[in-house]
Amino acid sequence: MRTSNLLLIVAAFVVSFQSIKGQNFMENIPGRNKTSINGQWKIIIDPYDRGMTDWTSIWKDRKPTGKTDFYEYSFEEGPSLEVPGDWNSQLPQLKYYEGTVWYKRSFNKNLLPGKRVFINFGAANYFTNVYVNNIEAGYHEGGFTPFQFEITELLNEGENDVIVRVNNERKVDAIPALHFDWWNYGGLTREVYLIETPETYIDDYFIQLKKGSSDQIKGWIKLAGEKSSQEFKISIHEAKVVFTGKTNSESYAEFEFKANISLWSPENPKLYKVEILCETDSLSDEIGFRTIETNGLDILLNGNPVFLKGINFHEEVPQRSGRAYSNADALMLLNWSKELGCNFIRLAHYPQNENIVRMAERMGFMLWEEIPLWQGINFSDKNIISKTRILLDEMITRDKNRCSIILWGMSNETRPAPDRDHVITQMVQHTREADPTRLITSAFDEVSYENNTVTINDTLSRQLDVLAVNQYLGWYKAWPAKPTEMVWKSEFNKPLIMSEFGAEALYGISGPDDVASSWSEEYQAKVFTDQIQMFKQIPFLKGTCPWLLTDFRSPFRMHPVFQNEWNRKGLVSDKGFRKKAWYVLKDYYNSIDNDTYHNSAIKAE
Ligand code: GCB
Repeated sequence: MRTSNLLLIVAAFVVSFQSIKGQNFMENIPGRNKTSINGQWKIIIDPYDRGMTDWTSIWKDRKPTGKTDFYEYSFEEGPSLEVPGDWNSQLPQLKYYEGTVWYKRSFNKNLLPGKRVFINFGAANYFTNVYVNNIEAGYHEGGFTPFQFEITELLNEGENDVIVRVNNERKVDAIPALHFDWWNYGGLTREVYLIETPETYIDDYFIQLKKGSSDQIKGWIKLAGEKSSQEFKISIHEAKVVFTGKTNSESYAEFEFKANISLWSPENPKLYKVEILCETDSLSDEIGFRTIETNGLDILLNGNPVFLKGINFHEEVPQRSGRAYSNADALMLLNWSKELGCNFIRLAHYPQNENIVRMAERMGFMLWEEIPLWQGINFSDKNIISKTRILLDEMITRDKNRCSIILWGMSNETRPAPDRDHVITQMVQHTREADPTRLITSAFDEVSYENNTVTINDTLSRQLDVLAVNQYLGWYKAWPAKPTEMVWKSEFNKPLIMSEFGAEALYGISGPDDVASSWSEEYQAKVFTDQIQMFKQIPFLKGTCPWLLTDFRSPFRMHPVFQNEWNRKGLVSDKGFRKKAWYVLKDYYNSIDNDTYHNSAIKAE
């Protein structure tokens, strides 16, 4: 392509974006110069956390040097675990383990002149201390977001060791807190990479359509390193766009430019190769562009009303009873969702791995991504605001360039109270500042029931763009009236997503469709049929997200016959078989044609 053909646009700075504070990892790990240190890591299981004491100091990895010199640990003679991967599904003795495991791996790395090296973890659950060549590199808290530490100064020529302590004890002030309805998988659950960068590198950038515009791209770029002020260039060759600008003395620049692009949608999941170049670094990313907004009771994708045909899933492969981490895992979960006819996924209840997010985008799924602020959170904890901020920043930092993400989820099932309202209001404000381009929601289960009428009245809804209600009519709550006679009212002029509904069924169990305690596929299918009947009576319903795609492991679920530590609300069993309700949902979604969708069409059915 000749440069003269390219649209050359000069910087136009508009100060309204805020660079995201608090994140401590670089954007776009897949696009970096990286070396995998995945694979087999040696481990030491340390239930009493003795390795942290001065006496033991496992991170020093000491070896005996004399006859009376001994240490009561050794990586070399011990077991190994595969990374990425949770520990619970890899060693039988770790199935229920909640405590510390030490990991060790050696790697070869020669530091090249003018280069910097970082160690990047996709996620580790939950508390993580990292040591390189027996020196502490850093600490991270939180189980579902990436983190990195610079290790340039810690490296030896050639052979190096990294030792990591991971602890997954549940804590009252953690997020999620003490109890949650999923398995507390521990370990280095996502990929680990060494990233090599120049001295000054492209640290972060935000490149999306300006809110409300379908041809203005707006964003910012941030460098890290000594050469703060640099010329930079953003090229989208396919759209004949080259933008040039200059970062300021704070290593930062904002930009806005016009581009004639084909908009991303479930039907046309178009991504563009975007190349970002500065004087000292370059990288490329695959980025799509779409608009998302609400108008009264509608959700508009690229200006058109859309119905979100959704599904929830956990980041878990049920057949393996373990965390999902690979592209193959992502493909399995997403292919099932595609087959159901979904165009939308709620990634429950935490940021899932980047393989899932990026593949979902390529396959045309709109996404809801949320932080694990799940029930039971102590909103009066003085650190809660700073902790939620960090989690939001980490989630937004990693995925803000994924156009598939249309909704940021603040929380799941919190009880109305002044403390809660204050914290979530702060979170909403923070999210809007960090990313003004997306919609904000939060799943509530507190609604008022009066005879056949359900009223959405949680005052926190005022802060949100899209209402989301989790309700289990037919399972945790008996139907107060026939599904077709149910009336939903809302005190807010906003679209609603039914963000959870469902019932448990053990695959292969047959029984009456009116007895919940039969745990039958028929009963589960009936709950879906009834819910769908009810949905057709709700004019402001703009999306449904049943709970959920597959059965999942959960210590909450103790029934010895039907559950055995599995939440059985999946449409797909733990062995990968479809239950009857699968077909009910699939028919429903097939009946909604989004090309012609508007609410009256749904209502008229
Ligand atoms: C909910 C929660 C979800 C649970 C589900 C259930 O409301 O949001 O995390 O797993 O109900 O099965 O009870």
